[in-house]
Amino acid sequence: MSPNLLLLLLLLLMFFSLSITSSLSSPSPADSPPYLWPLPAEFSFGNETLSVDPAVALIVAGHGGGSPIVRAAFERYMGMIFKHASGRASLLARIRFLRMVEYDITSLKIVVHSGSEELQLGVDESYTLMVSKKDEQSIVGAVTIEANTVYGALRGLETFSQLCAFDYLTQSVQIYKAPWYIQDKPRFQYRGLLIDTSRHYLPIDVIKQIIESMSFAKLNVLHWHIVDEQSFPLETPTYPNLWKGAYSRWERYTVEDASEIVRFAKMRGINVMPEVDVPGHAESWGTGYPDLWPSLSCREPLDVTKNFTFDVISGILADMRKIFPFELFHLGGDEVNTDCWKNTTHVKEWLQGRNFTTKDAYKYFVLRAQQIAISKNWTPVNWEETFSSFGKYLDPRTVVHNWLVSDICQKAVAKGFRCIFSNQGYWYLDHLDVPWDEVYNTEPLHGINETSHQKLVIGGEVCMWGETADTSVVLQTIWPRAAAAAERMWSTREAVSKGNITLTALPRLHYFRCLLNNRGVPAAPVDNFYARRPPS
Ligand code: CP6
Repeated sequence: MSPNLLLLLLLLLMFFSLSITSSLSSPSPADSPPYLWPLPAEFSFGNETLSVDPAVALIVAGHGGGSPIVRAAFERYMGMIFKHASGRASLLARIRFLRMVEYDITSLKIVVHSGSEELQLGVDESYTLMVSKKDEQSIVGAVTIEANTVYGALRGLETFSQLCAFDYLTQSVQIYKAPWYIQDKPRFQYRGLLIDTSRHYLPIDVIKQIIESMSFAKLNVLHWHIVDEQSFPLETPTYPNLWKGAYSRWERYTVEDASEIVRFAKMRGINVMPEVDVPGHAESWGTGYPDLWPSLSCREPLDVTKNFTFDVISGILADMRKIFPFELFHLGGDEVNTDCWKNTTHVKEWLQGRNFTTKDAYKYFVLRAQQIAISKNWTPVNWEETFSSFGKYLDPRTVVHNWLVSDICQKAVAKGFRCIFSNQGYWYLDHLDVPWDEVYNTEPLHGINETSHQKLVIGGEVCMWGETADTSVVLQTIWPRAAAAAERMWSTREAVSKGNITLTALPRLHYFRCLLNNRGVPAAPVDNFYARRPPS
């Protein structure tokens, strides 16, 4: 072998070992791939490093540019980007003549075309983000975010913030690999996270922290499973005794608390979908109104025979309509065990009088509750058992929520229903033994091939059930695995399906988890304890 060939081999070996170490050791934003999570639909980048002025100016344009939602988000993100001592609040940043550095990026322009702040399912969340040293078209704004709605602008600001990295050497915020051109939009319109405040009460500040963290991963629906058999923490003025079913006087949400959570979520482009799970999972209602129980030895499902039961549901929904503007309302309908209905004398007689089986009564209950929700201008969502038990009777507007059977969305959309994917084997975050890559590789459209059917899968949801997780561990149980599902639901199917995810996703997930930690979110390590793949 000639010495030259040997040298070449040696160089090649060095090159490969270097590229392997750089992808496995702690990620740096100066390396490729781009450390963005979730990955944008389309992007291109260059090789320049640009510094960002801590006093970067906001320039707004378009009907919605000046929205308080945009301005508040700009301030929030500047706080996240410039939090070091030399940052935005420092004297050096604010007094221009004291400065010794010139920055490459001194202004951020946000163009929002629509002035509407309506936040509903299917709201336009697309945006384009351009980062260059000098904007060719105009003198102002080296960074431009352009969106149709304020919510698109929020997504663009998140992406912008992920491009910014604090460099300890120069004590300044840098954007690597500029110029950037990003054109982005979500793959699914519904990208949810369930929280459960019945099994354990979650303080308002913790719910807000969860909402804030959702916006970092571009999740957009908080499914609030407020009440269940264990506790009824929400104030409902029409039936003021219901929240006697709370764990204590202190573990409650007033109407004002709930409204504040909805307002906080809207500022981050997140809808809140409340759930009132009927007729099962409702034992706690009877603490305040024992008549809702069929008997003392049969406390759920709720008493199907009484008009009072439906008056209470109607009252709860009327009260909640004033709090929750989102068009979807979750009526549960899961895990209904009707055995004790049969063993309760007056219910048994009622069933016989109507010639009903218990399944007929379950159907009667769910359909009557649906009509109450519809009369209040809501679109009902129900867990999948309602579809598998009496699907053809469900209101055609019903959104079927999967959890149990892996092909239920396939069946529901074939019947024309919309569907939300939440398979318990993969997207139940309380299942600690599911590693991040299994969450990531779970595809909501698996087995659904017709375009018209695919369109009816409005998205998916990861579920943080509360039996085994309370305030002390809820955020580290949600993160980082919820982020894996978030990218599956936001990014293109091609981007999340091709290549070796250990190389295409894992380094970015490590980086995103650090970003969460830097922003005060106690996300667990990607491959330690939570979400770890056990050694085979
Ligand atoms: N509570 C309610 C739950 C669950 C469901 N509904 C649940 C069931 C099984 C698992 C996890 C959660 N705790 N109201 C089912 C939708 Cl494994």
